Amino acid sequence: MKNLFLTIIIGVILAACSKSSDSSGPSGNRLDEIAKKRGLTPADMEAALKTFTPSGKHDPLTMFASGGHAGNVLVIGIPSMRILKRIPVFSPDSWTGYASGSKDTTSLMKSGRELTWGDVHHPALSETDGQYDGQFLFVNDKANARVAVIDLKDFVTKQILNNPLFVNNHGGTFVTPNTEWVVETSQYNVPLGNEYSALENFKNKYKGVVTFWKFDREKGRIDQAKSFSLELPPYWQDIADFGKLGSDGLFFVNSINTEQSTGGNLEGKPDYEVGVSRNDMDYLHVVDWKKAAEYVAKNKVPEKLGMKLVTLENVIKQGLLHFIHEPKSPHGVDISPDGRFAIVSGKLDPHVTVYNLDKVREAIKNKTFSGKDPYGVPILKFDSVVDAQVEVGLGPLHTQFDAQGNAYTSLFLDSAIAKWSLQGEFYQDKKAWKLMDKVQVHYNIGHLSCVQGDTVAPGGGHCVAMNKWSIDRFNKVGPLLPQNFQLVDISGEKMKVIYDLPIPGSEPHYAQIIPTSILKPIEVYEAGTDPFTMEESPFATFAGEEKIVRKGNTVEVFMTVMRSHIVPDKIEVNKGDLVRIHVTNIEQSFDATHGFAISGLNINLSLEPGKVDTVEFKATKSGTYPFYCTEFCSALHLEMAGYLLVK
Ligand code: K7E
Ligand code: CUA
Repeated sequence: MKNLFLTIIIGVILAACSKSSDSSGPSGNRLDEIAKKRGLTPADMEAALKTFTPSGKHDPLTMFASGGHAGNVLVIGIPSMRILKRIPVFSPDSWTGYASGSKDTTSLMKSGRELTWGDVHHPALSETDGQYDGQFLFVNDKANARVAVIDLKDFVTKQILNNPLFVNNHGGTFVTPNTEWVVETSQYNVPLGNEYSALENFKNKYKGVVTFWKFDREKGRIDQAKSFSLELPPYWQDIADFGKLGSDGLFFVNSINTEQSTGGNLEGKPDYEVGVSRNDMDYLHVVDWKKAAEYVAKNKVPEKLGMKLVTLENVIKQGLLHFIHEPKSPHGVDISPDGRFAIVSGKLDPHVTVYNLDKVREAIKNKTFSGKDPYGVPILKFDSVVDAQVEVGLGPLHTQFDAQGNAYTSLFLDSAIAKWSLQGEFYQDKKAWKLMDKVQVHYNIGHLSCVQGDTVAPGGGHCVAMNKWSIDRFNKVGPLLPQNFQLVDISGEKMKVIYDLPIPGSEPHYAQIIPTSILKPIEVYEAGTDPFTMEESPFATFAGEEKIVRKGNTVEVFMTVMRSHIVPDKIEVNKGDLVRIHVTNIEQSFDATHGFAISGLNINLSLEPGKVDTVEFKATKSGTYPFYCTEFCSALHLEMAGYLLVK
């Protein structure tokens, strides 16, 4: 019905455009005039109709996009491409009151390492039976080997874990089809615990590692005590993905430095870019994570730095790791919706290589090996497991899928998306392994994200090209340019770019798109809630209970905020006191958020209805410090203020 309506409207507009002044009626004429005035083509108008979302109407799709080295996650509505939220994870954010004076979020963000930024690459929605269930979102910090858990009940970061074994990751985060495990693999290898060892020792002292973090869905937290790691050879592991359906139980990760280059360009040795690109083939790692989890459950695996670690020797002995050659400087490995194929893109090879995962299982079982790597890892015979190599274009990186048996591969060097066909009963009698279409994007696409495009049930309809350069696409804003997310309509034979969204933040990496209806966020916190526990805070304060309690040099304030006053509105302390202010928003009205800022002290909290948060600081300098509500919450919002006096 909706589609029919859309077709009629487009028809009317197209007629108006082509016929200019006659017969299409007064409204047709007006639209025609507007289009002419704005220089819009019929294709532009069609794109507008496909993306324009009237005031008050919601987007049927929601995208969770990596915010790159801004250390956050962006939430974007599709098809309108309206930015809905920025979820801070590894970097402070004063709007949400994240690590900007709030005691708990500051220690969460720093979580063991005194860091105030991170590099988010791959968001992973929690899955049930291989489909997004809308409950949790995991992200990695490539810069510092951390993973974080965001609860989609309130879209708030709840947990950040430091990997104790390595200090830099890339193959993360990805989840098993039922989210028992969240994975993280090391990239620029270091000795365990990133201790010192000269680069000459790279081959034996430096380690690759894959960590399987155990996720406790009930608690909504990762349990480090139940997590484990496997040692891998030091080959600079890259992107990863989990098998699904028939290939469930397997985990795949690429590698890019099987040459084990260690740089030294100042000493006349080759640059890394040359050193790591000498081999025509690198190794696709195939890890049997189910077998590994069973092994760890049944055996006493020694801990290293507080993490169970199976040594490479044991990994090989237990048959947990196999290699397959992969061409050339590989980047993405993506598993098809039916779980039958792994698609690997080599940045320096115009083909995508299609590995048949049934054949991979067979080859492992029958020991169809072509040899071993220098560490003794068996290598599966390439020809025995590869079904096809499809020429798609230059610089292929990442692949996503639709429900009709098509794959969509981003082409960095071509600045394009290639659409090509898969093969199998799942996809009926389609012509297999055929390039079907290509569309230009602007420019230098990295990842692309299609609706549920990495699940067992892709939604189709749209993909988003996550372009790293925007060059001429937007108004000039100086030498640092926004990134460009382009919405691509994939519903027809030909792909079409229908919207450009500048991202005023850092580099886009991966994103996932979920039907909005699957998300079930709360509207307000229950009165007095600590967002970390989602239970009543011991510091919850209700109307009439406000107080200031002094114990020695510690002053504890139990404060409430509501439209339009802060109680208490006067706090007097002495220089040198430790001041702790627990603030409760005692309102329960949807969207009645208050802020709590103290001038001159680098403090701002966000207090959504029902929430409790705490600021803690030492009053090191005597003075007069106004505090006020930072959200324009009511007509008398400006009156929502008070004074902190440090004597
Ligand atoms: Cu940017 Cu997935 Cu980290 Cu490719 S990665 S582009
Ligand atoms: Cu509360 Cu402004």
